[in-house]
Amino acid sequence: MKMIMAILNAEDAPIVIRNLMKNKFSITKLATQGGFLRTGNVTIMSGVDDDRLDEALAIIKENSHSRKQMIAPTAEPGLSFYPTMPIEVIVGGATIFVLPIERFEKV
Ligand code: 2BA
Repeated sequence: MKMIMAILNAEDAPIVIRNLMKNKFSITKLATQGGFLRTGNVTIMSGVDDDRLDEALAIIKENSHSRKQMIAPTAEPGLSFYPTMPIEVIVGGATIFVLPIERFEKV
């Protein structure tokens, strides 16, 4: 068994979650915030059997899209620097971690 932790764009999260659940994956959704932009994103945790890992990852990848986002010079998003000109960052579709599960119990 593996634990998928995927950080999703908030706009993509509803469709990713809907498609995972439609395919009988259990998920837990966390409201999170990126350290760089300090805007809201969504992290999902999903424990999946090894033989369904690729299927779950494919659903996340198919429904996640990268976007260009501008940081305005007047914005104060908590960066370690204050941009003097608008800068563009590409926020990825999804940042995905796959972790081994040592033990899984439901009591
Ligand atoms: P944020 O930390 O808000 O980062 C948003 C986007 O800003 C990043 O997109 C990247 O394009 C850019 N960025 C981040 N740090 C930067 C820096 N020091 N200098 C210049 N540009 C920078 P993604 O890489 O697609 O990341 C999207 C979100 O996924 C991140 O939001 C963060 O919440 C999470 N994330 C990404 N990599 C991670 C990691 N290694 N560990 C934990 N969370 C991660």
